[in-house]
Amino acid sequence: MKRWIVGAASGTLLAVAGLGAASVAASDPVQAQAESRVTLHVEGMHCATCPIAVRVAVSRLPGVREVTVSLEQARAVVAYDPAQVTPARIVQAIEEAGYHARVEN
Ligand SMILES: [Cu+2]
Repeated sequence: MKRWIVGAASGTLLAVAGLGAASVAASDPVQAQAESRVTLHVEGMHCATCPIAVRVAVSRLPGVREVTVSLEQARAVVAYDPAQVTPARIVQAIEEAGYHARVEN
């Protein structure tokens, strides 16, 4: 009987230790943060400041990591966290800035 109680107690300790390990492991993917990349065709950029306006508009969105805009190629490449923002939302931000955008890939 005494042995059984000791065994149960150590079993409880193991379960607690296991929970601790699980919560540490669960925080890892949050820190890693997934990243996706989308290429958009952007119409309506006419001068050197237009790509800057597009870049600023997209950069303001939560989850956007990096924005590269080319006036010559009429293109924007955006690196983003898919858990926080979508290509559709990025297109919307470009439209709101006064340009026309569509996803290329
Ligand atoms: Cu311009």
